[in-house]
Amino acid sequence: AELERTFIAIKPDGVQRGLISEIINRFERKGYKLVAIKLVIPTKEFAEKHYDDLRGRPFFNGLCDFLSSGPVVAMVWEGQGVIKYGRKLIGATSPHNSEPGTIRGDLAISVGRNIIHGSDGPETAKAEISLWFKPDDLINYTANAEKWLYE
Ligand code: DAT
Ligand code: MG
Repeated sequence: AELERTFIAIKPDGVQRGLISEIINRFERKGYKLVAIKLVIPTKEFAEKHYDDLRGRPFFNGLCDFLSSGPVVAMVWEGQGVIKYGRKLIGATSPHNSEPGTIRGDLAISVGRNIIHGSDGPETAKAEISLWFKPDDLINYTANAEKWLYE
């Protein structure tokens, strides 16, 4: 198995709504491996860094206020194809368009309260992982199930 990794965050609405275990469960049962996790309240400045590419959009300020409004579960998940398929598990940005069966499709209604973040490509995954975690926070281990998940 390869070492592809993505950054996934449960936003303050997902935490406050009691959806932490529900969301983790979906990544875990798929077969992905958790390699880092922490609960953190990001500062507004940190949120602005995280969403830097959206600077200038009309919703940017509200988005950063929201992300810094409470605890966020920040995670790194590892597995074959986890960046792209993680986005699939999450569903479309607006829950109006997210298919049933996806996290946002099943669990959210508004685009500004869509409960979860996931990196959208290899470059952003790399950048977001290093923004949120120190290298030492990423745990290298072999999951016992790997030999049953990968040929
Ligand atoms: P995603 O989170 O699916 O990667 P994005 O990177 O385009 O979507 O935007 C980041 C977040 O910003 C998104 O999860 C919710 C918020 N957002 C995006 N478009 C929005 C809009 N039109 N109105 C309000 N919030 C929006
Ligand atoms: Mg995005």
